[in-house]
Amino acid sequence: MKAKFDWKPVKEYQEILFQKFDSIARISINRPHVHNAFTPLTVKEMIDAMNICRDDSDVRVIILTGEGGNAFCSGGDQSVRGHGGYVGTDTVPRLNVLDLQRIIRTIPKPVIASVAGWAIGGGHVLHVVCDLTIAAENARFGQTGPKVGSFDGGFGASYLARIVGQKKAREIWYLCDQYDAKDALDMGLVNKVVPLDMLEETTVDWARKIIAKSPLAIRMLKSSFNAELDGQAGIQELAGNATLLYYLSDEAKEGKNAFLEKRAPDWSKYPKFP
Ligand code: S0N
Repeated sequence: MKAKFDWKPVKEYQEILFQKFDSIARISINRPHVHNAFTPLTVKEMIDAMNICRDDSDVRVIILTGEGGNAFCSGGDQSVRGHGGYVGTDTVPRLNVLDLQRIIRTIPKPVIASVAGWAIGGGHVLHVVCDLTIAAENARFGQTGPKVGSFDGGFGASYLARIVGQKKAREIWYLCDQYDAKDALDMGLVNKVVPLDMLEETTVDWARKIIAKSPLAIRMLKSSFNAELDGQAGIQELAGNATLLYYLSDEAKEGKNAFLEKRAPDWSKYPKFP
């Protein structure tokens, strides 16, 4: 499918595309011959691109998607699944998609999954951990773990259950059925369904609506939504943002300045709120 926006490449990779346009980053799995199944290298490249997005202050929203129009992602590439994990060229078995899930969850910018076609297995979990999901009418969702000898008991189970409810999440995992875009919308698994030829435009439109909002407010909201569910790690994320805001205050700067000037800090001039 031809892109509708003038996406510019940020960095060349082997198994993903990483592009940018108007403060929106686009990370797209580029393995359409296997419905965008991921290998350890795909995941490594996505993590690298995510880290670049984190440090690039011009990137405000990240779109996660897959090339070809027939699949977002079909999960781990079963042809490289070995004894103890997915095996890359270094012959080490790993499940590094868990690292990617945590980055999507904690990166202080919204990540929008733009789903055309299959979002299956570990590919389904990837859209689940994104902040928002826009689905094309041809999208199909589901887990396959118990059918192919695996399961994701992390975000793939517990966060899924927070989204669709315990009964539905158990149904999704125990039966391994597939759900169309309307089913997904009905169960709150996706935010919006659009015709396939409107997917890119709608995703960019949602990204632009977010970009028009206060960046710090959006950042605080993302960590606030995570905090309740993510235990001490969630509190750490929210507290890190509180510290960031505190660093910006004159009161915090007085503490640092007093230390450097070898004097006692004077807290008297800073406002105290009820
Ligand atoms: C997506 C499906 C339903 C599409 O069916 P369809 O349209 O009939 O197409 P196919 O002919 O089946 O596929 C086209 C070509 O693509 C290859 N292919 C598709 N998916 C994969 C894949 N995952 N790995 C490797 N190849 C794949 C097909 O083989 C075919 O190739 P050719 O043309 O050469 O025959 C259907 O394709 C399907 O069911 N795919 C498999 C889905 C699946 O089971 N995925 C793996 C699920 N597990 C994970 O993702 C594990 C990773 C994970 O996230 C995880 C995380 C934390 C803890 C645990 C786990 C874990 O689950 O282990």
